[in-house]
Amino acid sequence: MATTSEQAANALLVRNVTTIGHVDHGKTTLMDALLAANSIISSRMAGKIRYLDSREDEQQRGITMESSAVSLRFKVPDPQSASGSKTYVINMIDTPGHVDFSSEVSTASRLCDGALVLVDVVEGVCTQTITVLRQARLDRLRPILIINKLDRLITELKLSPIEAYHHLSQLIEQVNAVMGSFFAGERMEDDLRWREERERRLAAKREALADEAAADAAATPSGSVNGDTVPDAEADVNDEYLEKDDEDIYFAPEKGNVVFASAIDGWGFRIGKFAQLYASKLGIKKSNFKRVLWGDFYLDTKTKRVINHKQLKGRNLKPLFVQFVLENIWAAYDAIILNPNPEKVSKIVTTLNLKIPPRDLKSKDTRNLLQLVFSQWLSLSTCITQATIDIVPPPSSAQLTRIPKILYPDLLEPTIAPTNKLQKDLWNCDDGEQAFVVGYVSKMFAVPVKELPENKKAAVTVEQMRVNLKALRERAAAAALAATAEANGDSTPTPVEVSNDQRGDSEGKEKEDINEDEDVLLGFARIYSGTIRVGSKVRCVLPKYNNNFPPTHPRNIPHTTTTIVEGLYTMMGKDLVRVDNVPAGNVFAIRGLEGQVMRSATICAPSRQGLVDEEVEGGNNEYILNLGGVLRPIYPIVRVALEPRVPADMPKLVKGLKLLSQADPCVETFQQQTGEHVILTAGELHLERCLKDLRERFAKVEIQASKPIVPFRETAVKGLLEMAPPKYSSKRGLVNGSSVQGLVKFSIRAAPLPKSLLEFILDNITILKRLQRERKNVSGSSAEDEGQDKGDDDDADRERSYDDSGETFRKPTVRPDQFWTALEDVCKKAGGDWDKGIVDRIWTFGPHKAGGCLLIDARKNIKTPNSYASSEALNINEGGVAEGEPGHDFDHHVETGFQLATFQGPLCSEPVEGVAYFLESLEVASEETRSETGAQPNHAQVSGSLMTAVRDACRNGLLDWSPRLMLAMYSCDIQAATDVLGKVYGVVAKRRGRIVSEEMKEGTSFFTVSALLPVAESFGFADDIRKRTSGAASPQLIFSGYEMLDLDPFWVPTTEEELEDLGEKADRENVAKVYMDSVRERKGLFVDRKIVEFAEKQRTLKR
Ligand SMILES: Nc1nc2c(ncn2[C@@H]2O[C@H](COP(=O)(O)OP(=O)(O)OP(=O)(O)O)[C@@H](O)[C@H]2O)c(=O)[nH]1
Ligand SMILES: [Mg+2]
Repeated sequence: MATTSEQAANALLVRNVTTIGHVDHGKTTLMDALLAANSIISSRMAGKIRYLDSREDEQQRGITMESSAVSLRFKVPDPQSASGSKTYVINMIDTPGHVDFSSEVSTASRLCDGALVLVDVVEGVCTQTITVLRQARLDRLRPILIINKLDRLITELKLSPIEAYHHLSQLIEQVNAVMGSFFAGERMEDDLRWREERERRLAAKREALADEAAADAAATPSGSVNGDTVPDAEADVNDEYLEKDDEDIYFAPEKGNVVFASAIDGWGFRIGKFAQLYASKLGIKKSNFKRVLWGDFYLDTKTKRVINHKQLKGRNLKPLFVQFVLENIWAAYDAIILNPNPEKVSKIVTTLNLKIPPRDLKSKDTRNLLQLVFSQWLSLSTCITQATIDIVPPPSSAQLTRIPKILYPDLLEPTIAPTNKLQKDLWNCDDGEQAFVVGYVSKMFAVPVKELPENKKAAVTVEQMRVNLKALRERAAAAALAATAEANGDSTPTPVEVSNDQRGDSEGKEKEDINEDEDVLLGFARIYSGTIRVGSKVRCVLPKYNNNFPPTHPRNIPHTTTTIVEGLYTMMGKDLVRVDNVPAGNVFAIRGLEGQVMRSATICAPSRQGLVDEEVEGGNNEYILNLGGVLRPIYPIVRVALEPRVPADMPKLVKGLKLLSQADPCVETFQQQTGEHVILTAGELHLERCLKDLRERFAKVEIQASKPIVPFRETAVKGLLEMAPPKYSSKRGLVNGSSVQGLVKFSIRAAPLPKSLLEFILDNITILKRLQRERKNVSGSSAEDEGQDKGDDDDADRERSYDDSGETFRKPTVRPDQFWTALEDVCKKAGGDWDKGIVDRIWTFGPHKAGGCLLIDARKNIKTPNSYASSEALNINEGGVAEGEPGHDFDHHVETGFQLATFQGPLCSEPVEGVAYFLESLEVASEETRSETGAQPNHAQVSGSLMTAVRDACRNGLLDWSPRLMLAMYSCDIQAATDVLGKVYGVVAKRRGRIVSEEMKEGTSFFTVSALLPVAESFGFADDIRKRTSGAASPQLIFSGYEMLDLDPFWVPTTEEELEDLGEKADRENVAKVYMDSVRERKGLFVDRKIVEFAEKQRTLKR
C-alpha cells in the first residue's frame, strides 16, 4: 500500500498545485472532479457537493472562506518504468476567490509550485483574476489557465461554435494582456536596475583607471594628468542589455497550458486530446496538427491540406478548432440536453467508443447522461492531472527558481548558484538523511481535537470500510474507463486507491485526555529540504528573525524556539491522515507548534534526526534560516469592538480572540486603551466569518459586536467663496498662543498642502517610515525598540500601528536617497509659499512622524532651523532637534503638540492629512519678565501647557480654513446584465457611491460597472445589490484609499436662497456633519445637535 513516505520518496513524482481565481469561477467544483477520481466522493456527487467547502457557512453561501488541501494519487501509464506505470502524488490546495480572504491565496501560493488559474468564460478576467495572477507571478508559480464553464456558452448564451471560438480567443488575449503588463513592469524595473548597475560599474572602472593614471603620473612627474584624458571606460564595459524573453509567460493552447472545461459537467480538454483523435484520421502528424489546431488555420476541403488565413482567399472556411473541437461538443450538447435525440446520442456513443450502460442511455435524466458521456470522452480529472504533470515542475526543479526568489525577493534572474550547504539542499530539494531540514509553515488552522485521526479510531474504521467498498466499485469502473481510453490511444492517469491507513499507532497510544470540544492548532506547511520525522526536535524560526545576524545575536534570540514534532499528517480536505515522516517537496500538516508559532514560521533542523540537545545551545547553526513572514496583500479595514453578552465570559472571549488571530492571518485583534476588545477584518464577509468562528469554535460564548468603526481623515481646503474672514489674525490660519502665564509665546500658521505635494508624500510614505525607523535605531532609543520587537502580542504596539489602519499600500515613486531632491522639485512646481526653500525647514511629518502633514520651522530669528533632511545627514537626535543651541529649548514640546494635533484632528479626532503648519515665531520670556510675574511655574508645567497650546493652535488653524472630511472608499466592479443595470445604479446612488466607468463586455449582454463607494455606507451593500438584481450581480469591495467629501461639516444655510433650497430644518442634512457627529458620538465627544424637546406637531392658528 502506498504510504506517504514511500510514494514521496521520489520527489520527481510530486506536484504541488493551488487553484486560484475570481470568486465563483468554479475552483471548488473543479476540485470535486479530482476528488471523485480519487474515490473520495462519488462521481455522481462531483460538482454538486463542493466537498472542500466543508464549513457550514461555506456550503450555505456557496463561497469558499478557508483554503483546504488534499493529497491525490494518480497512476499514469509509463512505458519506460518496469511496472508500466508511475504513481504521482498531487497536492492540491483550493483557495477562496473572495477578496476578503485573499490572504489565504498568498499563504497557499507560498507552498505550491503551480497554479490552476480558473476563469469563468462568460465573466472573463475580473479583479481577483488579476490579483491572483500577480500573486502567482510573484511566487513564481507555473500557471495553467483553465477556461471554465464552457457549457454556459452553449446553454446560456447560445453562441454558435464560431462565435464561441472568437469569444475564447478574446478571453485568452485578455489574460495574456494581464500577464504582459506584469512582464512590462518587471522589465522596467530590470532595466532600471541594469542601468544603475552599469553606471556603478563604469564609475568603478573610471576610478580604477584614474588611480592607475595617477600612479603613472607620480612615477613620471613630467607627465601631465588631467581628468579629461582618462580613457573612456565606456567602451570596455559590456553594455549589451539582454532583452528578456517573454515568450514563456503567455498562455497558448498549443503549448498545452490552456484547458477548456466545464467543471460542473465534469469535462475538460487540452487541444492535444483532439489533435490525437484526428491526426491519424487526417494523416497529419500529431505534433504538427497540435500546432495548428488553435488559431486561424483552416482545412482546405479540396486539397485536404491545412492552410492559414492568407491562403484563405475569401473562402468561407471554419477554423480547425471550430470544425474539429467545438462543433463536436456543441453537437453532443444539442443531442443530449438541448434537443434530446436518443438516436443521435447512441451514434455519438458508438463513434466515441464509450461504455454507457443502456439503463442510463434511456433514462430521462439527461444531465446525468451528459456527464456520463463527457466524463468518459473528455475526463476532466485526467486532463487536469496530465496538464499538471506536464506543466508544473516537480519540487526538485521548481525550488531551483522559487527558493532563490523567496530568499532574495528582488531577484530577477531565474536562479543563482547556491553559496552553502543549506542553499544547496534547498535548491535541490534534497530529502536525504543528512540534508538540513527546512520547512515553511504558512498558516495555522484549527481542527477539533476529536477530528484528529489518532482520536477517532472507531469513526475511521467505519468510514474506512465505506471508502474501501466504494474504492473497489470505482476501481472496476476505472479499469473499464482506462480500457476505453487506451483503445483511444490515450495515456490516462488512473486514480489510485486512497489509503486512509492509520500509521504510527504507537504514537496514538500516548493520547492525552481529550476534551471533546477543544480545538488544536495545526501548521499548514511545506517541506523544502530534508525529511521531517514525528518525535524529532526542531527549531521554529519566527517571522521577525533576521537572516543577516547569527542565531546567537541578541536580536535574533527571542525569535527562535524549539519544539517537538507531535504529529504529521497529509490532508484530505477536512480529514487528516497520519504519517511518520514527510520528505522534501511535500505539503503537510504539523502538530506541536501550538504556543510556539503565532501564524507562520520556518522549521529547521540539522538532519532527519532533528536537533540533538547540545546543538540547541550553539555549535552548528548553518541550518537556521528564515523563509520570511507572510506578506499582507490587503489591509484589514473593518473594525468592530466586541464584548461578551454575559460579562463574566470575558476571559473566554479573550482566549477566543487569541486563537482566532492565530488561526487567521488576516485578522488583527487587540485591546484598545479604552479597554475595548477590537477586531480588524478585511471586509464584511470576513467579519461575519470571524464572529461565527468566535461564537462557535474559539470562545463559545455569545458575543455582541459594535457597529463597524470606519476610519476617516480630516483636512482643510481653501473654500471657494464662502470662507468667513480669518478669525484669529489678519492672515488666514495664523494662530497665536502661549503657555501658562505667557512665558512662552508662539504663533503657528496652518495652510492646506497643494495636491501635488500631498500626493507625493502619500506615495512615498513607506520611505518616511523607513527613515523614521533608521533614525530610531541610530539615536539609540533601543530600550523602546527592543520592547517593540519582542512580541507579536504587544497589544499597544499593534494598536498603534493599526490606528492608521486602512492605508493602501502605495509603491514609492522615488528611491529613498532621491526623496529630498524629488520633494524639492515638487515644491518648486507648486510655487508660491512652497517654493521658498521650505524643504530644508521641514521639521517633521505627522501624524506618527510619517503622514500627510508637515511641520515647518519658519522662524526667522533662528540660526539653524530644525530640519528633517539635514538632521538625517548629521544624525542629530530624533525629531531633528538641534539641541543645545539657544532658542531650541522648547522645540520638543512644539513637535509633540503638532503630532497630537495631526493624530486627532478638530472635526472628530481622526488623523489629519494634507495640512502644513508653519511655526512662525516662538519667544521665551527673558529672566526679568519671569521674575516679574512672581510665582514661578516649573519647567514641566510650562512645557506641558505649551504642548496643549500648540495642539489647540494647530487645530484652530485648520478650522480657520474650510475643513473637510475624507471618506475611506471602496472600489468595486459589478457585473450586471442590461436589464438590472438600472437597479444597480439605484443602489450605488442610494449609498452615496458614484459610477466611475461602465463597459459592455464584448459578445455578451453583460456590463462591467466600476463604482466608488464610501466604506461607511458599504455595510449590506453586497446583499442589497444581490437582492435588487435577484442574484444577478455580486460585487466585491476593495479598499481604494481616501477621497474628500467636498462639504464643510459646519456649513449651515445662511442666505435666503440656500434656506429656500434646503428648508430651515435642513431636511437634507449636511452629510459631512452626519458623519462627523456619528464619529463624535462614538467617541463621546461633544455633539452639537438640536434636540426636539416637545415633539408635538405645531398647530397652525387658523384651524
Ligand atoms: N454552468 C456552470 N456552472 C459552474 C461550473 N463550474 C462551477 N459552476 C458553478 O459556479 C458556482 C461557483 O462554484 P464554486 O466551485 O463554488 O466556485 P469557487 O471558485 O470555488 O468560488 P469561491 O471559492 O467562493 O471563490 C457554483 O454554483 C457552481 O455550480 C461550470 O463549469 N459551468
Ligand atoms: Mg471555492
